Amino acid sequence: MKVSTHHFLPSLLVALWSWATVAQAATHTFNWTTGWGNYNVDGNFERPVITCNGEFPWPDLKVKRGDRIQVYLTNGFDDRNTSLHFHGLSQNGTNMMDGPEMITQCPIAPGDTMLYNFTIDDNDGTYWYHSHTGGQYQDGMKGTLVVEPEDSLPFDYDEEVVVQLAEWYYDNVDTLDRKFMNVYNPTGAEPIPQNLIINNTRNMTWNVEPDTTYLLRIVNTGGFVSQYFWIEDHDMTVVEVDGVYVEKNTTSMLYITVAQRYSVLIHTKNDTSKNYAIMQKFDDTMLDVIPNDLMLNATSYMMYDKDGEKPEQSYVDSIDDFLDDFYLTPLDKVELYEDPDYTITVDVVMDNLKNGVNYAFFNNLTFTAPKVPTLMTALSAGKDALNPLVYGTNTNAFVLKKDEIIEIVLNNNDTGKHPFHLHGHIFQLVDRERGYDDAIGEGPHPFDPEDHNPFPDYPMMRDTVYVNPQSSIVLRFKADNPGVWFFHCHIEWHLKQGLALLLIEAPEEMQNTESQQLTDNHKQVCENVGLSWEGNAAGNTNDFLDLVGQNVQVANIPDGFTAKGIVAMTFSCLAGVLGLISLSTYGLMGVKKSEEEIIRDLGMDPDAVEKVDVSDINSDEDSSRTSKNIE
Ligand code: CU1
Ligand code: CU1
Ligand code: CU1
Ligand code: CU1
Repeated sequence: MKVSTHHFLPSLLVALWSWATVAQAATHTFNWTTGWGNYNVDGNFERPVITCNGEFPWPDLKVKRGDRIQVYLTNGFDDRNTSLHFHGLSQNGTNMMDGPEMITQCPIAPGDTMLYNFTIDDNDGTYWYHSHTGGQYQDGMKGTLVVEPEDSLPFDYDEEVVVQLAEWYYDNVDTLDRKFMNVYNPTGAEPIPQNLIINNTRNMTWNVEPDTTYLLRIVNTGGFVSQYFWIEDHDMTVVEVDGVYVEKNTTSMLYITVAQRYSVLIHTKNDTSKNYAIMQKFDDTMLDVIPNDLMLNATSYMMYDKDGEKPEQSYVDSIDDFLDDFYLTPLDKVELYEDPDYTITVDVVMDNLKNGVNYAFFNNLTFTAPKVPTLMTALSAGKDALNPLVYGTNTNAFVLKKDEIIEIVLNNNDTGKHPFHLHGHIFQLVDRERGYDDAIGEGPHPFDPEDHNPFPDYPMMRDTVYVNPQSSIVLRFKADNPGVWFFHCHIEWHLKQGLALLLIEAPEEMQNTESQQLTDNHKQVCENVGLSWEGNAAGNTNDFLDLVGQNVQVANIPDGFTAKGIVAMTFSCLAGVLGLISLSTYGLMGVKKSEEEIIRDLGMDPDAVEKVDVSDINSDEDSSRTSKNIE
C-alpha cells in the first residue's frame, strides 16, 4: 500500500474520541507519484501502464462523508504533464481542486507536486478518480472511491464489493492518439479495444456465500465503450446511481456507459451446487469496425462452490431488456425543477476541419483550450468575469447566475451514442428521446418543445448520462455551486476531438470567497509549467476584452467541400464500397500518391503527417461478425 495515514488514523481517532457523540471527520493523506511499469493486465499481453508509486493498479479508496482527502500528486513522468480529477464530487467552495487541466488548474509539470486538498461534505456513494490529462486514465491512472454516508445506508446488505469495469487496449494512448487524430482517419473512427476487463483483470473469480446479500458498487472506468453487465440467473436491485440513492428497481441487465456507477443488491441462492457466469458485453454499436478476433463478451465466475466447475458464458436472447435509467426515481424525490431561467441549446456534430482531421463540435465550435486556466481567468477578470468573451471565443463558455435553474438541451446530430458528464453537479434527466436511425431515413431529430416525452415528476439525477443517436436529451440543474465546471463527452476520444463546453457559475461570488482563492501551490504549478495564473483566455491581463493571440480551432474546409471534408470525400468512394477497411487497403491498392496529393492540396506537408500503419487497422472480412458471442 502507499505511504498513507489512511489505515491507522481512523482507528486512532475512534480511540481518542470514542466518548464523543459527534462523529469525528478523518483526514486521509496520500503521497502519489506517477510513473511507468510493465504489467500484464488481461493475462494475454504485457504493456506499459501508468503506475502509482511504482505499483499497479492504483488504490481503491474508501472514506466517510465529511472526511478530508489530501493527495500530494507528484508528476514522475519525464516527458508529459499530469492532473487528477475526483469524478462526481461537487467540490463546493473548492473548485480549484476539481482537476481538469486548463479549466481549474495548470497542468502539473514533470517533477512538480500539486496538493489536492478538500473535504467531501456534499457527497456519498460510489465515485472514482482519474487523470484529466490526455487520456492518461486509459493507460491506467485511475481508481475507485467509495464515500460512506455519515449515517447508515438506506438499504440492508451483508457484504460490499467494488466492481471496476473498463475496456483495455494493447497500445498506449500516445500511439492510438497519433492514428486517431490523423488525416488518414478522416471519419474519426475510434481505436478498437482488445478486451473488456474487470477489476484490472480478465475472467475474475468471485467466491460467494449462500443466502447472503451483496452490495456491488459497479463503476465503468473505461474511456470509450458502454458495457452490458449481467449475472446468470441472478437479478440485481439498483439502489444507487452516480452517488444518488434511488428507489429500488430490479433488473436482469445493466447498461453502463463510461464514468457511470450503479450500486446493486444481489441476494445469493441457498443452493451451492452450481456456479454462475458474470457477463460483460461491448455495446458493439459504438464500434466502427468489429475485428474478427474481438471477443464481444467477457466472462467472470461467481463461485458458490470454489472447487466446482467454472461456468460457461451465459447467453441472452436480447440485450434490449436492460434497465433504462430514465425511469429511476431518486430516493429523496427532488421535484422537477421549475421552468429554466436560462436554456443552453447545443448541437453535436462530428466533421473535418481543413487539416483533414475529424473533430467534434458543439454549435460549430470544437473546444480549444485557453492559454490561462478558465478558473484563473474568472478570478482575475474583475467585473469582466461576467462577460463570456474573456474566456475565449473557442471554448463554448457560458456564464451562469447564482441559483438560477439552468437547462441544457443537447441535440445529437451524430449517429453515435455519447455519455455526457457535468463536473460539480448532478443534473435532472428531464428528457431523453429514442434513437433515430439513418438507415431507414429518419435523420437527426432535435428536441421539440411542443412534442416530447412527458417530463417526470421526480426525474432521475446523476452526473453522467447518454444521449441516443441523432436524438436529444434535456438536463436541468440549479446553479448553486460557484465554480468553473466542464461539461463534456466522457469518451476520451471525443473529448480530444473537442466535444466540451464551459460553465462559469457565479464568478463574482467566487472572487469574494476566501476558500476559492488560488493557493501558492496552484500558482507555483502554473509557473513551473510556464503558464500565467491570471489574464483572459489569450493571457492578456491589461484588457480582458482583447483576445488577440488566443488559441483558436483549425480553419474550416473551403467552401464547396463542407459536407465531409476533402479527404473524407475522396476516401469515401472506397469507403462506401468496402467500409472503413478501405483505409487500410488504400495503401495496398497503389493509390498512396493521390492521398499525398490531397494532403498537399490542403496546404500540408505529407511527410509531416503521421502515417497509419495499415497492419494495425483491424480488418474485417467476416460479415457475420455482428452476431458473434451472442445467441
Ligand atoms: Cu467529473
Ligand atoms: Cu470523469
Ligand atoms: Cu462522445
Ligand atoms: Cu471531466
